[in-house]
Amino acid sequence: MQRVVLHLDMDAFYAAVEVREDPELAGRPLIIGHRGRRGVVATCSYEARAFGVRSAMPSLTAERLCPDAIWLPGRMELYVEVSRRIRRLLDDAAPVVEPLSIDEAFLDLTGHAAGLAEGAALARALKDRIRAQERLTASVGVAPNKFLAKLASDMEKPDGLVVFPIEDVPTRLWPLPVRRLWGVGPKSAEKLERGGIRTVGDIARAPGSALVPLVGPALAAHVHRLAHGEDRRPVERGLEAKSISEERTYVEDLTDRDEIDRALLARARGVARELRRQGLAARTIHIKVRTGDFTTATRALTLPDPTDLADTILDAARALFRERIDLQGRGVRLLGVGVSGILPAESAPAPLFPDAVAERSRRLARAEDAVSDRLGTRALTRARLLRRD
Ligand code: DCP
Ligand code: MG
Repeated sequence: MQRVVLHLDMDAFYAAVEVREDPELAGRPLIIGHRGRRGVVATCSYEARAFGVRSAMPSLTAERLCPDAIWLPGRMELYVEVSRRIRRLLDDAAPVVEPLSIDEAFLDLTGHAAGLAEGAALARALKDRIRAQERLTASVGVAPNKFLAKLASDMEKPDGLVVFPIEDVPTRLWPLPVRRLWGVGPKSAEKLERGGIRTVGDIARAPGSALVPLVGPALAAHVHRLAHGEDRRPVERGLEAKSISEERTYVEDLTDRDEIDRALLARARGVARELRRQGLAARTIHIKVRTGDFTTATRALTLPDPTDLADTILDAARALFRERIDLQGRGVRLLGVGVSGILPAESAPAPLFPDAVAERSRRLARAEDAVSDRLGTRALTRARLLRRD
């Protein structure tokens, strides 16, 4: 049976939601983010993109490129709610939906649509439903697999609908640079380019033996398959129902701010380690706080992207504790950190801020995992977690 995979990604998601809420904003350059030296752009309207403004750009650069833009700080809770409603439309359209981020998902239409043409008709209907119900536009790709469907959805943004049959691989995939291949990061791209391999077509035409010395046998085989438009990854149901958490009850209530902070760090590390052990990443971070008088509070926030890093989980847990918990002088009897909105880590999109700090945390986390696997979880810890006595 011919596989039919659909990838859908909302257009300028946060900005589009804001425009819908305030029609005065329509047609104007709109930036979601905080202005100033420390701010970054979360996203912007296509009108702002015409000035060169992009996601993850420092706000100062964006202000220079587009001085007349309107800035809004963003309302995560609203975007999460819209995302959930769109998710329900997706669930109605296909038996298997794999969410990738707040505004993106794969749908498996195999068996539902006989071929790509029927898949395109379903995609059109889905876009119409999203427009009618949410007054928002989505871009959609329809292809025989995930890799081509995701490429296709990006080709005619905004409001795009692109069908990418395998026959189009030589004309539409081969001219693209090698880093467009899933799994080829900046480092592998550089290694390939040093070997004279610049485009996907160069990979497709190269004999396997030419790629192996550049990137090793595993990546060589992987990119060779992708360059021919082959990708067998199944569309997998999200793991939303799943959650991972860790909590501790204390004999004596914690009252010291620093002690509480260290407890958050220890729990965040445990949760992150478990995520990595299972090859998962999570988008929603929870904390649970029970005070000495047995009142329990839980708070949660959703990140734009899934993570499996203790530092990211800790930042969110700290923010929740600081901004959404009022101890009113009581001590902490129980403290927990948990995650939900779980996805397979490999399906997580490339990091939004592929900066040196995140990359270092990731390398450190892998090294920590390797040591703990061999010597037990107590072998390596953070200096802050060592007892003082
Ligand atoms: N986002 C963010 N920070 C980033 C990138 C994205 O906060 N560096 C948030 C804002 C986006 C949303 O995630 O609206 C979805 O991300 P996309 O990459 O899909 O970007 P958009 O939907 O905004 O635009 P596009 O039309 O290119 O998909
Ligand atoms: Mg989007």
